[in-house]
Order: sequence, then C-alpha cells, then structure tokens
Amino acid sequence: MPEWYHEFVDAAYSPTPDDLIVLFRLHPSEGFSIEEAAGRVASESSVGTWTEVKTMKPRIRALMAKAYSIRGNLVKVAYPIELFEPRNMPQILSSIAGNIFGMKAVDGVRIEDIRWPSRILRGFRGPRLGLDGLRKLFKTKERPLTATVPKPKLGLTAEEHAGAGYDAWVGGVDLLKDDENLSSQRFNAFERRVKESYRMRDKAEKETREVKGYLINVTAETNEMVRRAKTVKRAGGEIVMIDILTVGWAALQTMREVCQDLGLAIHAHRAFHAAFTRNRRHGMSMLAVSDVARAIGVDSLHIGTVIGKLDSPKEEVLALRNNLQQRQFQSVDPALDQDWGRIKSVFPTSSGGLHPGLVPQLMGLLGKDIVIQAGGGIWGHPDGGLAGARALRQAIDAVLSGVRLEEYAKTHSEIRRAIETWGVATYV
Ligand code: CAP
Ligand code: MG
Repeated sequence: MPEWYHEFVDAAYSPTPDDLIVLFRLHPSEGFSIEEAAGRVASESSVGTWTEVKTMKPRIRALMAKAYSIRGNLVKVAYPIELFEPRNMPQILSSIAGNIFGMKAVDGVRIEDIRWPSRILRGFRGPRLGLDGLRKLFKTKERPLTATVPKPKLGLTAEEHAGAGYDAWVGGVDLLKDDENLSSQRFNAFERRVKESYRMRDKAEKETREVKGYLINVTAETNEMVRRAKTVKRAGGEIVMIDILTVGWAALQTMREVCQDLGLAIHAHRAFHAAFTRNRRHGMSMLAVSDVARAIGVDSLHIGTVIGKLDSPKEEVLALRNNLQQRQFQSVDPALDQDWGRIKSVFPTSSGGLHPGLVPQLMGLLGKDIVIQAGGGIWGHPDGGLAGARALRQAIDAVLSGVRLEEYAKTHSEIRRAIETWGVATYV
C-alpha cells in the first residue's frame, strides 16, 4: 500500500508564528509506533487520507501538517494557517478535532491544548466585557462575585423562581442564575420568567442600592435564542446565559455577534463537557474548550471547584483559571503558551456542590477573581435562601478580613447555621 504518513512527521521542523499548534496525547493502537500514529493524525487532520492520491500537487504539499515534537505520548503538530478559514470556528475544529478521534491506528487521542496564532485570533471578538468589564458593571473590585441557582433545578414556577431571586439578591448575592436545563418549560415559561425576574431584580436593586444581575438561560435553537436575547435586552438585562456546548460553536459565534449589537454579556455554562473532557486518554481537555470559548468571546465560564461535587482536578482547574485570566498564559505541562493579545480575560465561575463552609478553601485555591456559585449551598440552608445568601457573603467577608469561619460564626447566625449543617473545610 503506498503510504506516506512518515512525511507528516518532521522532527527538524520549527514552527512559524503563523502556525496553529495542537498538543495531542496519543496512545497508538497495537502494532503502531507513536511516530506512525502521529503521522496519521497530522495527515488526517490536514490534507491527507489513507493512501497517496494522484491529484496531489506540490503547492498542496505546502499545506501538510507536521508532527514536529514527540515526547512520550505528547505530540505537537503544527498546522499551516492557510488550512483555516478566518472567523470560522466550526471549520477549524472540523480540521484539528475532526475525523482523528475515530482512527483505528490510535487507541486514544486527546487534544490537550491549542496555540492560536494572532492572525487567527484577530478574526474573533473575544469577550465584550470579560473579567474587568463585569467587575465594573457590578461595582465590585475586591471580592469574588456571588451567584446562585434556585433549586430544585426544574419545577419552580416563574413567580417562585423570581421570588427566590429576590431573596438571594437582598441576602447579598450579586447574580441570580438559571440552571442549564431551564429554558422555557410549561411550568416556567421564558417570557413570564423574564417579566417576573427583572421586576424583582429592580426591586432588590432599589432596596439594597447594589447592582444586581441575572444570568438568564436563553439556550434554544439559534433563531429562538436570538429572539430571547432581544427579549432580555428589552427587559433591562445585561447578561444572557448560554449552554455553549449543547448549542454548538456556530450558534455561539452567532450569539456573540447578536450580543455585540444588543450590548449583552455572555455567561457560558459548559453542560456536556465531561462527555469528552473527563477521559484523560481521549477527547478534548477543558483547557482547549476554554480557548475556543475565550476566542469566540464569552464573559464568564465554569471551571470547576477542585473540592465540590463534580470531577475537577486541581491542576486542571488552576490551568483553566490562568488561561482565562491571563493575557500571557504560561504553560504548565501538558499545555502550550498562549499570547491572548487584545482578547480580554474571562471571569472564571466556580460551581458544583459549593456551600459557605467551603469558601475559605476555595478562595485559598483560586483567589478572589472568581464568581462563586452555590445552588444547594444556599437553598439547602436550614433557615431558607435569604439566610443562605447571607451566609455565603459572610463566608467571603470572613476570608477577606482574615477571620476563621468558626470565629465569624459567633457573631453571625447565618454562617453559624450553615456550618452546623455542612461543616467547614480548611485549606491546607
Ligand atoms: C450547580 C449546578 C451547575 C454545575 C455545573 C448544577 O448546582 O447548577 O450546573 O456547577 O458544573 O446543576 O449542578 P449546586 P460545572 O450549586 O447546587 O451544586 O460548574 O462544573 O460546569
Ligand atoms: Mg446547574
């Protein structure tokens, strides 16, 4: 069989600043060496197929991707920029994250990270507000922002949902957030939720004299999402939430344009990510997902907690946080450096099984430039959501003033009752 995979491996190649680089973790199938696997991946994701073809031209050879670094199972592949259509994220991903995942020659293929040349990033907007813009909007510089999802996650009526929002807002929470699977169901129709929630939001703002936000989930078919974003704008909203992975990258790109015109920010929920990020041998890392989301332009994105209810290892969460916050992302294995240039930073959201007693440990791990989201950790408070919201803010205040939660609890009943219920974890 006329095979030419070895021509896609070139240890002497040194990438140009215009090359897009993908860091793969490859596990070859039995009978294949890592070089053979790397060559096949570089071939299939650029110009090749399973055999040599007679239609090949010298000018097309210039478009061949090159596996130029192989270290254990980690393989770096450089892609010439001409392979990609500017401003077309689905096309870029159909190339570098397309057929390769099913190749018989590899038992496992995982995209660990992507290095984006500035010429490609130039085609994407990046966040409209990002971390600094959201901080400005909510007039909070020094502490984490707080968010809460009313629970049960489905079933509350629009009135009950907005009422919960009101309790959370007056209790000190900044952001009411919809759950990922709440869109427009019979028990809680979107239009009705908009009407009730922004009415309560305005009331809470008046009473607290603080800026309050609502991460309302507009996730739907794309045209419907556009309609919903317009409805949010008319009602006085500033942010929409999108389940970025279930709607897909094309829809997110469309929504980023729509939100530019409407002047809305995007909160990105990552429901579905673990289907392909959790298996460390196959799929795509959350770090790579966060790259795509930042480039297209979400303003905040879930990163995990390390200590909460969902799988999120410490190294991964820290790398994600850094990649979203920093302009110059410094790689820690397995990752690639990234110069984000003019692309703004994203507010990382930490969520999933959090409660006030975990706040010291969480802030010890992730710092204060995060959004702390607690659903069950507020709505499960023995004295209700208002007390739960207060307890969350008290936990943050305690950490920022250097006081242990047990000490703070002596003079603050809401945090006392929270830690009686869920305990305290101390960061070591
Ligand atoms: C959290 C949450 C979020 C997860 C998503 C939930 O609720 O609303 O969707 O955090 O995961 O439905 O589980 P709780 P991640 O606060 O009650 O746990 O943030 O890892 O993307
Ligand atoms: Mg949720």
